[in-house]
Amino acid sequence: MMKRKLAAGNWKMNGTTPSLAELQALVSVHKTPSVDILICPPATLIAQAAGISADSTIMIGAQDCHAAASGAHTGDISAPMLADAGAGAVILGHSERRENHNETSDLVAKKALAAHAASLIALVCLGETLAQREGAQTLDVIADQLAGSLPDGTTGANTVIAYEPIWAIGTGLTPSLEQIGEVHAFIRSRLDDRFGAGAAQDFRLLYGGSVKPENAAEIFATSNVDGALVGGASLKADDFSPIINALE
Ligand code: G2H
Repeated sequence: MMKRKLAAGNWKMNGTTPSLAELQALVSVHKTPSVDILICPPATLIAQAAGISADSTIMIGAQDCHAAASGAHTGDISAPMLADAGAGAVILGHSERRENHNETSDLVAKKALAAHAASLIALVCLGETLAQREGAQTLDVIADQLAGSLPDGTTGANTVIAYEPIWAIGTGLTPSLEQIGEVHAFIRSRLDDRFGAGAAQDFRLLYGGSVKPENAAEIFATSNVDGALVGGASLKADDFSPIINALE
């Protein structure tokens, strides 16, 4: 499988209609990118964002979905609804969901299954807390989350994995390149164990956590890093564009 690198932006709970000018700027600048670009705005902007990016190669994604396709789930949005609005991917199991909404890996796997059924790429996030890192539990935590969060039917075509150490999210702190490389190599080896060596190579492994124009190039040069999931620095095209360029 041809594996293109991926620059993914997670706007989190930021943005109203005027913010779409940032997406328009990206569409104007990155007309024929050699990497994939994904922007995940708040759900309220997905349909408008999909309209803006319709004639470009930029994909629009969501930040969460319900595990069911429809039903009595007030306030929730299903994977088929996201696809209908123009999304092509959905972030699942972000640490802000795992921590603030008590999402377990089992639930993340159910959501990923729903995403796959709706032909959405599931962008599944994994990461350890600072206490777990300091307690030398990082690889055990990642192994558990990885094993529990990927449903049957997972492939490198329908799933992207993002390693996001929780202590590096929005803090300005980043792990050393050695730490990133160690975890990414570990994830690849676990994918290898479960799916086979050839299939494991098909998965794109993103790093996320305080990625910015200044550190993007060195992170992207790290072995087994196939792109980034970017929060704060994806909100402005002037910040996200250099990150995309560093990946190309
Ligand atoms: C990690 C990341 C995007 P930031 O959550 O998912 O956010 O780049 O702001 O650390």
